[in-house]
Amino acid sequence: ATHDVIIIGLGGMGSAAAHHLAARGLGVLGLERYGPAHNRGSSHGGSRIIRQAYFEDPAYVPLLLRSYELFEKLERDTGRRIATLCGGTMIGNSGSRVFAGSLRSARQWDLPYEVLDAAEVRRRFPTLTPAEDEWALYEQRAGLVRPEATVAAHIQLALGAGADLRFEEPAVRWEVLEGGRGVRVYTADEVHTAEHLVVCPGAWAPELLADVGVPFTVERQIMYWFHPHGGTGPFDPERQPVYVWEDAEGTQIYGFPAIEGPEGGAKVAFFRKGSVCTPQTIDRTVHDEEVAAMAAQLRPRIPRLPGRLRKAVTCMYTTTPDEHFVLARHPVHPDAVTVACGFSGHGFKFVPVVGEIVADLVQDGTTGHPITLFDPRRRSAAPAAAEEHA
Ligand code: PYC
Repeated sequence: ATHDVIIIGLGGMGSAAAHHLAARGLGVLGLERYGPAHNRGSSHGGSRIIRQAYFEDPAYVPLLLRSYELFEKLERDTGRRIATLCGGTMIGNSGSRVFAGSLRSARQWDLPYEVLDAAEVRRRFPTLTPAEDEWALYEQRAGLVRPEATVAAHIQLALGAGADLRFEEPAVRWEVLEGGRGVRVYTADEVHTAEHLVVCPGAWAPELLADVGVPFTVERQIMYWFHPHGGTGPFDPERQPVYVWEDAEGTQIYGFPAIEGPEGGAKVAFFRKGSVCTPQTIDRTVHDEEVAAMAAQLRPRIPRLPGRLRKAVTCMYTTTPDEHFVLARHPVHPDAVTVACGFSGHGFKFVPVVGEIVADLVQDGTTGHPITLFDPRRRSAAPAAAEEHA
């Protein structure tokens, strides 16, 4: 049988696309190489930051506002607990990308925020000890979303709307049919056809989307959970906001309250300090010197946190040259293929709105959401050599 749409990859983005497409009445076949809400890609680890005063670029803000609405709807429609809006602090010196960029977005979009000096941060959030020249943009509506629950919720809704979702069934190759309309997707044992293909490959983008024209870099990242000195009490979500914290050298860490109860840990990670890998070569072992580097970064800033390491887990970012997403009809196969990839370590908070945008692109070839920043043909996403000669 031929399908309306085949989706390759049912992680964060693919599962959201499956839900939105199936809810619009399209016949969806989804292919995922692992199980539902698995931990081998980029949509695991218990928590992801969600925030609106977006330091990366103010152009993301309207998408975030819609994402918040859709996360709320997802919770209502499935009864699952997905978001905890515990507040968020974006910390750095006055010229840092994290602080100054967040302020710029908040002002431009008239978002609610407070600017806190170092003394006020220490008073309001005693676990955080910024230096005298550091500032925080505090956003009350920031917080966290749970990635596995989000993926499970989208899968649940997609199945409820009639999608055929196949797990442990990797797509090995795809091709567009003669004439540019329709696709063929090969798994180990079968060949599937559809009018349209959606590729949400996560870290498999370099192999499944080689001709999209963007040089993706897949990076190994580490998430650490520490059980704080003196217990988790001060790190409870009622007291502890999420944070992104940039130091004077531009190194960023980000972290969360302790959401796993008194015996759990509080999660923290470097934001983009990974080494290049592939899904096949990634070293899943976390080494002592890596734990020591994180503890050293934490000691002056969150001195109670590097207590006992509870666990450390790897994941992957798939990064574009300018760290903006790729979300568009495929530049070489615009009639038959839509791509959602290159989320560059900051995509999860957009999962529901990406699902909606993918469904728009499949149905209409266009969307009312602002996505020009994510065009794969933009100059700043071009391979370095091509850009030099352009
Ligand atoms: O988008 O806030 C974020 C984030 C922090 C670390 C990775 N992503």
